[in-house]
Amino acid sequence: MLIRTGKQGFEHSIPSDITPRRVYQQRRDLIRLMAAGASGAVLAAWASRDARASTVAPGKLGALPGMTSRVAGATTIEKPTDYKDASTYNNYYEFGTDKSDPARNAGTLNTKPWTVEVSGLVRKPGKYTLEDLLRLSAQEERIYRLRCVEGWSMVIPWVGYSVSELIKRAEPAGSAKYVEFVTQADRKTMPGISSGVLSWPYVEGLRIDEAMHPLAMLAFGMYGEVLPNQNGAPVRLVVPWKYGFKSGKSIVRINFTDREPKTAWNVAAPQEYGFYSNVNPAVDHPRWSQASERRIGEDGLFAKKRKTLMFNGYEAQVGQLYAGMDLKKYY
Ligand SMILES: Nc1nc2c(c(=O)[nH]1)N[C@H]1C(S)=C(S)[C@@H](COP(=O)(O)O)O[C@H]1N2
Ligand SMILES: [Mo]
Repeated sequence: MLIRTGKQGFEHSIPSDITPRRVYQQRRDLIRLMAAGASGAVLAAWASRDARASTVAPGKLGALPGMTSRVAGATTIEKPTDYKDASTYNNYYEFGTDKSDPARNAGTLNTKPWTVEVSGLVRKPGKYTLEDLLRLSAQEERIYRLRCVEGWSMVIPWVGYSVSELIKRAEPAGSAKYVEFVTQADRKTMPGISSGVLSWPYVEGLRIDEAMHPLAMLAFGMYGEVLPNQNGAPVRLVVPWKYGFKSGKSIVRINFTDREPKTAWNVAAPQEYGFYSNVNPAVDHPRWSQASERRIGEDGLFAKKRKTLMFNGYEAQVGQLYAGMDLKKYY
């Protein structure tokens, strides 16, 4: 069932109302152009964009037609969160623990040059420059909900492709059961690293079949532009059916292992943050309920919160990954 809301004609959706063909209204995407083989000059101009410009507003990079999603269920029919909210209300502890800290402090993040190392139990380990990664597969825009364990959510049009594209190229060995995502940890440019809130680098992980799921995304942009530093430039993970902290920002290494990775939040507070961390309204955080959420920019502080959906609304797509598992035990 679709319910029309507001002048913009966006529709609110119930969990099954997700469609592969819905496209964000403004189809700006420089990254897609580059993937299609843009000139070195365009690439250089893009790479040298300063962090500050991207915190103001999107829309400086020109419009491109015809972006569609190939992935069934990849796109949520909901009004995207305002760019300003999505780029100023962030969690990126390397730049401070306040929601406003990353937008203020992440200008120092040095994203150029950038390489991502693929290592561990794979037949084809290697180092990819950011440009290699951008050319590896076609970029798509996908509108995903992101639900933070703290109880708020956003709807963000991400630009990138499925992590599986990269994983397939690495040719994981049969013994590889997990994928570990290691993120940047540079004391000189990241003021939060001198604090002891977490152990650095920030590490996240997925079971390999979770990482291979087409919804799991390697994102290079949002709202049709490159990622602002505070959102995880130049490349991050987006795993829409899990709590936001599983979506590591500014990834530098993707490592294949036979053991469950030790992830940053699980190490910091194992009784609160399990390895799976699937969005699950039926499993409370030990200190608060996970049954509802507040949509940033839409639900005021005193508004009734909206119900959180199982697997953040992606149950039809990912539910079978957890068939037979006790999700209270594997939280
Ligand atoms: N490297 C790194 N990645 C991170 C975090 C972090 O502190 N450091 N915070 C996580 C959390 S808790 C959330 S909710 C999301 C927030 O992503 P956003 O700021 O783009 O909305 O990023 C995740 N990725
Ligand atoms: Mo989060």
